[in-house]
Amino acid sequence: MKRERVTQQKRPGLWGRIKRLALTDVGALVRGLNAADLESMERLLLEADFGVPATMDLMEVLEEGVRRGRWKNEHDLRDGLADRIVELLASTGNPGVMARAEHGPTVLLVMGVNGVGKTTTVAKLAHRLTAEGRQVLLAAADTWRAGAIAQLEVWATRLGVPCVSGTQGGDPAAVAFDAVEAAVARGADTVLVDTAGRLHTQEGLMDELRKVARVVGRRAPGAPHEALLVLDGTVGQNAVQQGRLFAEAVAPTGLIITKLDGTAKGGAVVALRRELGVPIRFLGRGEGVEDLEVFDPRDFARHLLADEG
Ligand SMILES: Nc1nc2c(ncn2[C@@H]2O[C@H](COP(=O)(O)OP(=O)(O)OP(=O)(O)O)[C@@H](O)[C@H]2O)c(=O)[nH]1
Ligand SMILES: [Mg+2]
Repeated sequence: MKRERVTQQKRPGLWGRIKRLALTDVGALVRGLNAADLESMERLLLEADFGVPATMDLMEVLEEGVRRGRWKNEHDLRDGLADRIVELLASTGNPGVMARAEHGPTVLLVMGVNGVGKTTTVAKLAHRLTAEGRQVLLAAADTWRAGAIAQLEVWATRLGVPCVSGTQGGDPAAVAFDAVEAAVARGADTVLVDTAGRLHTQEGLMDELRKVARVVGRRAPGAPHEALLVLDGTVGQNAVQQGRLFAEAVAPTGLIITKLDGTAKGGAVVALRRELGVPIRFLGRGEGVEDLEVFDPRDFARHLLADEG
């Protein structure tokens, strides 16, 4: 038992596993990696949820680095992989700075499948934006799931921000519209719209999201100013599929990837950035309002290639 516990604590991270694979014999790198090494490396990246395209990309970089003799030791290899991961994850501008309306309230629409952490993320964003001095108002536009309205209202009370909600089974677009009206009336500058993650059908959900986006756009020019797609970082390639689906309904302007605390296989973040072509703005790292980090590609790559994980 004792032994098991020790193994658990010291579970090697991605880098630990790569190192064990390719660099037990440091000379292997100088001679060039053989086919079996490359195959194992590829498998490690796929297991870490990088997905096929990002894995291929990293393998090419790796082979080239070794072939050209640029990567001679494990530090070169680690730095080289980290640099490429940073390139794959990077986007222009500060990911933590979101669009703002020139006039009237800024509307931030939060969407994603059920259970990914939308409502929690709305609370985290409200907390963050309030701390930045913004006057935030929440819109409980998940009228589908029993308890969803109450859940958001509890957060609103805890955070001390107003919340506009309709009735369960009501029209979510109407709730979002009313929330924008309320923001104008009360002088709130930011409306955070929480939405449903599941409806009777998937098409129903997509139609509803389109309608919410259209209706807020009628009340506030340019709204929604951000459409933030929340994805669960632990579900790997499924998150990529979800992302594509939502992108067909309302084009996301940013991704928020949740549940990256614990033992998430972080490669999915690289796959999502690459496959969806949308900047990653924040990471969710826990259930509390403080557990939202502005996405930092360099920092993320460093974590991804940590010795343990
Ligand atoms: N560990 C961890 N848990 C999270 C994170 N974000 C949300 N959760 C948890 O995930 C569960 C679902 O979160 P919700 O915010 O209710 O998810 P949702 O997307 O609004 O779900 P629906 O309203 O059913 O569509 C809750 O138990 C949250 O506490 C995160 O970053 N890390
Ligand atoms: Mg919710």
